[in-house]
Amino acid sequence: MSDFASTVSSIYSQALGVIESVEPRIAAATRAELSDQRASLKLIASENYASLPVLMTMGTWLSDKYAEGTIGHRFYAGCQNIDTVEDVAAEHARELFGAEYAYAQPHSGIDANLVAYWSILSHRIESPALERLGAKTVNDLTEADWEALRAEFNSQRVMGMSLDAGGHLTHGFRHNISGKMFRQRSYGTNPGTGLIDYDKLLADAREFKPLILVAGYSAYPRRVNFARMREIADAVGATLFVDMAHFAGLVAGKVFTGEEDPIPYADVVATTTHKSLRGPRGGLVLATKEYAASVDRGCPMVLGGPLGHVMAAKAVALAEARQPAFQTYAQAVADNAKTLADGLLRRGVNLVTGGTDNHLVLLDVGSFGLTGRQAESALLDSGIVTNRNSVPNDPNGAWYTTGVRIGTPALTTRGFGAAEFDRVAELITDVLKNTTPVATAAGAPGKARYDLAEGTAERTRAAAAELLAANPLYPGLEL
Ligand code: DSN
Repeated sequence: MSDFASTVSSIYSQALGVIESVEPRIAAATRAELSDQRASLKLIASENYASLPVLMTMGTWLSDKYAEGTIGHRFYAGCQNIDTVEDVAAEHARELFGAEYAYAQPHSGIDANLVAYWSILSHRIESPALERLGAKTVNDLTEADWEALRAEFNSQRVMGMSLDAGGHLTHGFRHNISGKMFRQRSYGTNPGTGLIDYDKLLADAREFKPLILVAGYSAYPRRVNFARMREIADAVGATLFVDMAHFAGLVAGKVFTGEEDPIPYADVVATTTHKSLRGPRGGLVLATKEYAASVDRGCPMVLGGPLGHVMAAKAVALAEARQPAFQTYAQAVADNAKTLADGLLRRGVNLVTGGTDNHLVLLDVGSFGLTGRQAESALLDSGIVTNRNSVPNDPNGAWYTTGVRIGTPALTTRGFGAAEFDRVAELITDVLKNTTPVATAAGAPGKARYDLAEGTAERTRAAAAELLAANPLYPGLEL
């Protein structure tokens, strides 16, 4: 065991011992989570494994400080160390992504998107209204002015990718605040190719005239041309907001460059830090100088006090992502996704868009007679962790679905390469071929229950265990 692994093992063992003496169930769940993560093929496209330095950075007293406000301009005294932490995180983010401005406070992707939306409303609607009315702040408005401004906020339009085409809830879906605070129209993908149809999107945008055009996705297995998105936004006077939560690691790792890199084209970009970027659970907003001041109003506009310990861990993760090794990792994530897609296609599995050129693959399991939920459960029984996902125009709706989304960021972190991912494709296909739907008691096609042929789960778990043992998670960490 290396000195580092042995020191970390000792630190975590002792820390868990202390936690155990206060609340044993939490120590037990923490140990169990490590065992579970070590023992399964983690293919959830939005998950990863943060490094031990990132994880350790989160366990400190930086958590204990209130620091609402911005660097050097807080609502509490004594924030000098949180100022340093936030400043270092923002500096790494600006340098890594080549962004004019970075805001490290958001606690999650949804929070980051809310900061983005409110910063755009503030810049595009509130500031011009105040200027028009000769007011410096909303406090200077009459009740009638304020009422009119609120109505103006509520009548704005947003256009984002539809959920079943791969967009995210926060891109205007009606069960999310974004679909309630804005009038929204979504864009889908071409029914034949499954790809974004930029010409149709332009025509729709000309008709709908959104204030905000959202680009980005959670389950679209292809790259986006942000130069085209910029042209469309400009043609209708929209602000271009890119949600790169899923593919931030591929941008950071220079896999997405030129027109596939959103930073030079977007006004505001939001991301999570824990997916392909491989940092702590949290969010980040990048913006042009023009939008910086309104982004800075995120806390307390829509965010609670910043989490000093998590911003510190973001700084560590972003420093890691600036190392050359991260570019090698990001390229491997994309190469492995291609290997996985090719392996599935070769074995007869249908993929939405016929493949991938990012970090994720979307299986259409309808040809196996399965719903996404049945496939997800059968795979889980077999030690393969995925999530069910809608496919375009999904006949089974958003709960049962017809798709399964799988991604390569986590297992690539463990060291899986082409041979391992081809084997994963073989295991997934074997499970799907050996799963049959079970009809309901009334004889209708069942959407949840299924039968897994005898021996399939055991056979797959044994094969997965071999792959996992050869690519250990946190090697040398013994608790
Ligand atoms: N939970 C994230 C994902 O899985 O894509 C998005 O919210």
